[in-house]
Amino acid sequence: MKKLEQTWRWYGPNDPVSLQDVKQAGATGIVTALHHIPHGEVWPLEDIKERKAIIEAAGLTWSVVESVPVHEAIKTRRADAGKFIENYKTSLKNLSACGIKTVCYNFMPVLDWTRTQLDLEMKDGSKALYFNWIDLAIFDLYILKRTGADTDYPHSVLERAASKFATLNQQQLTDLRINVLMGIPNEKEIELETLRNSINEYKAIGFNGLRENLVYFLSSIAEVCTEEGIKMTIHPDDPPYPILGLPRIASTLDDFNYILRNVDQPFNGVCFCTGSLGAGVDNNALEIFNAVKERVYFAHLRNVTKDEDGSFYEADHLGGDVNMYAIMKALSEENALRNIPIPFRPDHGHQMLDDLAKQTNPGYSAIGRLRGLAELRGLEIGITGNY
Ligand code: DNO
Repeated sequence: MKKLEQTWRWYGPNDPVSLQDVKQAGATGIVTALHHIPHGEVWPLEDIKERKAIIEAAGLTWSVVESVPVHEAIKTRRADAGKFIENYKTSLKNLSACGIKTVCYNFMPVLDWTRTQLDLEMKDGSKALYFNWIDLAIFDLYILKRTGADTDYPHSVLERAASKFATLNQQQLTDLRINVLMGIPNEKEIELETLRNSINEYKAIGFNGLRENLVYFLSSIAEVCTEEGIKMTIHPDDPPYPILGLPRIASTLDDFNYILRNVDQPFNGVCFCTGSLGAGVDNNALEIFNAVKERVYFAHLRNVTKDEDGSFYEADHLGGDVNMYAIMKALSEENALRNIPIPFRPDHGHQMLDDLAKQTNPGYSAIGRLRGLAELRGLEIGITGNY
């Protein structure tokens, strides 16, 4: 029986976590992207080869690309979307020419993952990422000042946001703004003004329009993916709710059924992220996995603890609301049916031990992920008996 492939997200040569560190953590596969290429531009063959050579020189394999970002022009299907689709196809062909065949992407409007706090202190002194609805409402109402935002929150949230806002100083508001707008390391940050404009643009598109645009994107790249043997894996929305008035279309079981059925071809797959899905109060991660498992070509394993508002913090990998034992059992059973092992990575980790004193990428410090990977690989062996 095969094991899952153990991978690690690496942000590239200036990631404070080195490839040597990754090897010591025991991963064999690298998940990375050419973050220096602006969204929408072609990934040149030379740059891909160079990155691949660096990874291989360290004795590792470039297993998954996370992400080839989908340009906003495609998500909104602007008049120039076609040009960006062509660029995307060229990037996929270039990756395929280098033997890199699994691609993760998301279809979240404007912002990638969103958190309101990056250093929530746990009882053991480690620090976790946190999403709090009250803080998001403060951002929305008092920093972004979105028109109509007050109609999107329950009355109790509005009241608590107003009283908390009254206690915050300028620095705390600045931190909140930075946290919500924070993007992927080494990629362009989103400005408040861009966000405002996008919110208006997406208002006209709506939930159904965004779904249709995803189907348009997938249909447009289908032929290239099939010819090249590329597997596309959509990352769930994080958090799995509409936020700031933006539509979300990869949050629930129904969403994934829609996505997979509407472009029902093997290339169209899912990055199964237990943390993103687990943050949805009505989501059952195992049920979603079972519904889509044949199309799961990549997995992010992490955990969350939610409160009654639906706010959540990132818990230990084997703690929190997601039953990681049940997920690992289902994932390893599916893996046993595959010719190519499913890659997974320990997604995020607490900032802990020596990393507390270091400058780290939020969620991507070394030691917390090392702990997560160690626990997950042990869990897998314990379940499969495949020593
Ligand atoms: C955060 C990540 C996401 C993910 C993208 C995929 O830690 O899970 O940023 O990489 O959404 O496109």
